[in-house]
Amino acid sequence: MNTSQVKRYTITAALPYANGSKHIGHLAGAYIPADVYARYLRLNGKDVVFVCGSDEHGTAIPNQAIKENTTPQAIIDKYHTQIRDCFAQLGLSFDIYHRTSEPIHHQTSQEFFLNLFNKGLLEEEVSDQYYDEEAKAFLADRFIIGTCPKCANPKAYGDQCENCGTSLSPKDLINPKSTLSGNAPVLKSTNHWYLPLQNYEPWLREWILESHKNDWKINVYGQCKSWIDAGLQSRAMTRDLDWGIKVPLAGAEGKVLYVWFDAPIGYISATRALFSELSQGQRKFATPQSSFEGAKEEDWMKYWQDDETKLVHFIGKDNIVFHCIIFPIMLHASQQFIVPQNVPANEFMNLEGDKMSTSRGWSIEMHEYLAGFPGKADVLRYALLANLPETKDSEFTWKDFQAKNNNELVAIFGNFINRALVLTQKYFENRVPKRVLLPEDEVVLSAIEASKKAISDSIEAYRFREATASMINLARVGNKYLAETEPWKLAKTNLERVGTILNIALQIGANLSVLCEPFLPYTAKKLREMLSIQDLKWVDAGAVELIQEGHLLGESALLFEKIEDSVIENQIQKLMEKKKSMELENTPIEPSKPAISFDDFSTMDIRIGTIIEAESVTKSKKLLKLLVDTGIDKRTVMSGIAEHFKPTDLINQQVTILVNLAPRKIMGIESQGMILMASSKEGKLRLLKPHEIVENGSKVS
Ligand code: B3M
Ligand code: ZN
Repeated sequence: MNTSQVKRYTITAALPYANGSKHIGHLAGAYIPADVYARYLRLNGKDVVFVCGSDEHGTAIPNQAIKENTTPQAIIDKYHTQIRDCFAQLGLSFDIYHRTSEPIHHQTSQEFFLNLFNKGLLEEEVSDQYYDEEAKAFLADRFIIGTCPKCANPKAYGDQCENCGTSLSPKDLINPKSTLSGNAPVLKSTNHWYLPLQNYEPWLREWILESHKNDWKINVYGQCKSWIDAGLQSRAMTRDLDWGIKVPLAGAEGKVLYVWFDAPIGYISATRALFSELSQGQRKFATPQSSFEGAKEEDWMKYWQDDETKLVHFIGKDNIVFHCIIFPIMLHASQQFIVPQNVPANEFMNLEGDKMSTSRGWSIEMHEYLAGFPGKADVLRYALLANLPETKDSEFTWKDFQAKNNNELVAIFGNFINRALVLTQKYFENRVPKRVLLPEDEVVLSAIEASKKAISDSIEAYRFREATASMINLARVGNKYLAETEPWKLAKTNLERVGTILNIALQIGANLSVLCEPFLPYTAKKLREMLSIQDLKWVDAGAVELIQEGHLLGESALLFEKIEDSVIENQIQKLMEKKKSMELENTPIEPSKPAISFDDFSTMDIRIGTIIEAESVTKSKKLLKLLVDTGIDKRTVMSGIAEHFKPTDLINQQVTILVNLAPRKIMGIESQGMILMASSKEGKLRLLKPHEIVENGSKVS
């Protein structure tokens, strides 16, 4: 299919697992580029369906339920809602944000499976698989962890190592352990249905390695090539689990579809659901789009079955094999569906010099950003777009985020628009002034068409970072033009020339309101309100007279606000604290010491006493000198707790004391016993005292 044959577009963004919050690295990987692409095509009047939704199956969901001590259903409800709402606030313009737990998805996936089964394309096979005898469950995918054979990460999952990205199978793991019971698994035989990927190798070679050699990104193409060259194998499309979509075959009780079988079909079911809702006039989470008018339920088929539809999957690099090899094989084998035209997968975005990871606390989650920067979705979009990991991993830093906002959005884009509007208000009663063009003005005006072309070319080649740079560059041209012509000075001597300059600035501003929309949708809207112009289309852009002389402008306001150093420092500190607290959470409790006999224990004489005096010890940061009424006597105890307690806090506190510890001299003072303390993982000390006052000398046993 060449471009002229493209009648419509189906754009998908990876379905996030509804097992936790998603971070800005996910946004940079798939969602923001997908949204720019979809918005751009819609502005061009193209027929577009842009779908996404929550991936609610697989072992990741029940695993999280165990961690949060709740049910899988509660987990998907909680995170589906959170992710959907964050996406909406970030301006992601999905026509539908669906869920794979919806009945229509179960039905679509089962039909898909049955179609392959009935064509004889699935092979049933019996094999030995890991089984947890205590939990009485087979250990698929993320129910099993162990050491990664590639990078030695001790917490690699049975399907993938999140540290090095290698795709694994449970038997690859060294020292495998069940996540359900923590026990080592045994092997037990079970039957499953396999898709023989190797049968499609000739087709894949032709389709990817030949046909898409020049239009797929090098990183994507390279990964596909190495998979194909390494030799494809049969892959199980079913699992022994109780959470998921039931395998629609007799005798398959207790078996569900593999999550990577059903999840990509989620794109199809989301499209089905969209058209079902549209045809019934109850569209949810959809963007206004004229091509949907009068939509019929069966229209979803056009977006998945018609050769003139261009299907594009936006994903992060860890999902390449599923979207370029396995799902396309499923689509091709079904003989019912089209295959993707492109899969412009991104690499990863790191954070402040380290890999982003929710579980290690080294991440900025979407909801955290939105809470910290309300109304600033476009700032994040811009900072991510300007730094997308398109060809290699990139890096987000808070300082760079601040610089992108202050030095580019505020100082270039915002400043330019503000000057143009304020001066027009001041000298021309807020109406677009008349112009008499000089040759240098023509040069500036020619930047509009050139920018439009550059942005279009880059977006169509999936180079969103470059497209963003071309967009901000047009604002830079306008800003520079005003800085050089200085209309605020000229006003005293040549108001007519000022009129021309502002007219040109306003033309650039109006063009920017369309050209920035794919990247900065909220800004585009605000800018159009300030210019008092209607929604424009991409074809309108490029015009050197987009708003007419005499047009009355709206009220001006600041497009962007400066972000102060203190706000950024605060975010950096928050990140450090989150990492620290996750480290603590991930540190295991110290294991127990070897067993002792009761007799050993009973040699210790532990009593309750009261501290009656406490003072610091000169030349020691750590020691306090305490006088304790033990009930037996009043004695001095030297205790290394000065960094945890002030002497005054201790007076009259009851404490637990080991009274028969042999006396020893500490800093020249004899210490007679030891105060017992509880020390937590982070090393904080707390007194051990009875829950109500008891008499001194009471025994602890
Ligand atoms: N849920 C994995 C991920 O979130 C998976 C993507 C599914 S796309 C069909 O990275
Ligand atoms: Zn690894």
